[in-house]
Amino acid sequence: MAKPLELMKVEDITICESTAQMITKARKDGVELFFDRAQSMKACPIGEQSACCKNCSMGPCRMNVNSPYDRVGVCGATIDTILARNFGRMVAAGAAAHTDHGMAMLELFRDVINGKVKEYSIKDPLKLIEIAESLDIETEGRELKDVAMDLYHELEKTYTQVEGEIPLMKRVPIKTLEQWREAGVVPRGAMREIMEMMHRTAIGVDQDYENITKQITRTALADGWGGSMVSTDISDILFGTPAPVEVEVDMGVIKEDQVNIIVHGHEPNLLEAMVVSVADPTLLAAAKSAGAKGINLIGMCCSGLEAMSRHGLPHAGNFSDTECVLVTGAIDAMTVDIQCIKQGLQKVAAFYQTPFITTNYRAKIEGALHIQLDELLPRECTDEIVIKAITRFKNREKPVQIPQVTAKGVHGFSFEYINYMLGGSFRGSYTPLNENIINGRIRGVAGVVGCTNPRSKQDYSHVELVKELIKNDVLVLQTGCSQMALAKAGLTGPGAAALAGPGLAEVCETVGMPPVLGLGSCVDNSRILLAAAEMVKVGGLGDCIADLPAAGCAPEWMSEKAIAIGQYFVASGIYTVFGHTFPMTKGTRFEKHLFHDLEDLGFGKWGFADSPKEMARLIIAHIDKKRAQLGIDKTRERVLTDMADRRSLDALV
Ligand code: NFS
Repeated sequence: MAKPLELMKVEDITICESTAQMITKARKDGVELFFDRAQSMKACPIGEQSACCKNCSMGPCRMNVNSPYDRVGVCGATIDTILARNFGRMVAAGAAAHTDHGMAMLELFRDVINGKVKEYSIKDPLKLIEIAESLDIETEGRELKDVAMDLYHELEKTYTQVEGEIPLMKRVPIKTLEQWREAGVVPRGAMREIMEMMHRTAIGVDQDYENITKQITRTALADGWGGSMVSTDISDILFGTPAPVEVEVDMGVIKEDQVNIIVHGHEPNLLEAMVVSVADPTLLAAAKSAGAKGINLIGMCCSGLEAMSRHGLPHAGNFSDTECVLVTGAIDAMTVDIQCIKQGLQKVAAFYQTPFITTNYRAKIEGALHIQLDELLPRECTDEIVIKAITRFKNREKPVQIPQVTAKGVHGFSFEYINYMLGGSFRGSYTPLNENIINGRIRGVAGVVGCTNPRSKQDYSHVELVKELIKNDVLVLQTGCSQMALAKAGLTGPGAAALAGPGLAEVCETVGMPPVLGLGSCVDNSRILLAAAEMVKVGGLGDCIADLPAAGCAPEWMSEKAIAIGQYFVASGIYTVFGHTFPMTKGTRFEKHLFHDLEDLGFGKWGFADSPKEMARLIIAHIDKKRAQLGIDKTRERVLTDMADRRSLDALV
């Protein structure tokens, strides 16, 4: 019999105190978590480097990762073709996830406008008008409903347009757009791009890695500047554009004396309907008569981040925490919709007798209870979930152990709010940001985003990287599970300015903002793109996104969605560093293409590093390179001398 694996030390698995406590408890309870499965499931060394092809049944063909040009596949495909095809399919899958989600939001918008859906309404008409005008839709003297319907039809093209540039290309800085036009990568509708990506990567079609990369770029752009951006815009119009709000996070937000309901997923409509259900007086009374002090609605993952930014709803943790919260024994219902929902949750939920409920026909899970969320009558679904949770609370049998750990932070920094925050209500503008970059107080901007992954110590790289960046005066914009890692570590409050370098700290103090700005879910990475476009528009930092002293990073990524995001960052002109693993065979021409050549072609480029220190070094070196190219490297030296002078003067007094 094989020797059982020696369990990894909890401190090597996570830096999150509550996760650590729950892993220990799960081990005592005999419950297997995904951390354990990651340990026992050794990654295939060939697959890890993306050096195998199973796109037809002549294989699967495995390349030699140590000597990748030694052999070709049965059809003759080279390692570069195989790598590019695999990468392209990851981007297609990631882009499909974001754009299918975006399209569902857009359909909901249409049905709200035409009166079919009555439970949701338009919460931000101003944003609706603003977007309509930016797309040359006539708004003067027209009914909001008519403008909205025109906007729906215009935005639908993001997904369905067969030929020509999608409407949101109007938001891309002109030089960046021209460069895309020249390279032939301006996206048509996402459906067309994803379809063509899948076609071209099938056996016997596109077998030129540079040509495949063009379609990879086009597909990714159809996501970032298309499907994802529409998703963010429509969610803001329907549910409200976020503004900063103080929020409590981490597993301490679970309350022993309340009915705890976790909502985990990605489409905000489920949580929005849950918010209404848990405030229903009849359901509250039922909870009270079951002996509960109230109903405690908690978000997780991306829709949790959106509800947190819009309603100040507590958030229990990121992707690596979803099984762990069940281990508390205090969750009376966990309800999910789409994306990043581990099948393993079902078993853990069953052990702790927590009703585990799927709500979206696109994502059913064996053994889970399915209650379809019907947008016409969403309360039918969400009320039933609340009732199930109350029943479970009444009959709680499992002992409850909740980690008493919480952190407070400020979240909800939309693109619009940053504009307002920096420029004030009368002259909302990114000018102060640019000025502070030019004068060197802020060295540059980094988007730190993406998942957590059980193959890398949870939250560690996110937190260490961000600390290093802000210490070096780099302003950090965040989304997704990364934002939650920093929130749990207490770095999303104004107090974090104490960890920032002198220049960034001064700006944060003056403006009253933290050095780490949480922008929301993964589709909200589009807010980062818009911030970058605005920085170009304001002027003084070059004339395309590739000129900006800016970078992106996903230190602990795991999802195909992250690869799609990385590629649209790169395609937009942003140097993007991924951590801990990358689907690439070293020493290949495709690797050189992604990690070097794309930059020479006017795009950004990919980077990779194992440790957060190294990620920070790469990002800072890139920012400094861009500052030097812009001729603003000298100003920073001056600011730093000033600060040093000031400090030495202080020391004299
Ligand atoms: Ni983004 Fe959100 Fe998290 Fe990764 Fe998954 S929850 S869409 S994919 S794991 S950041």
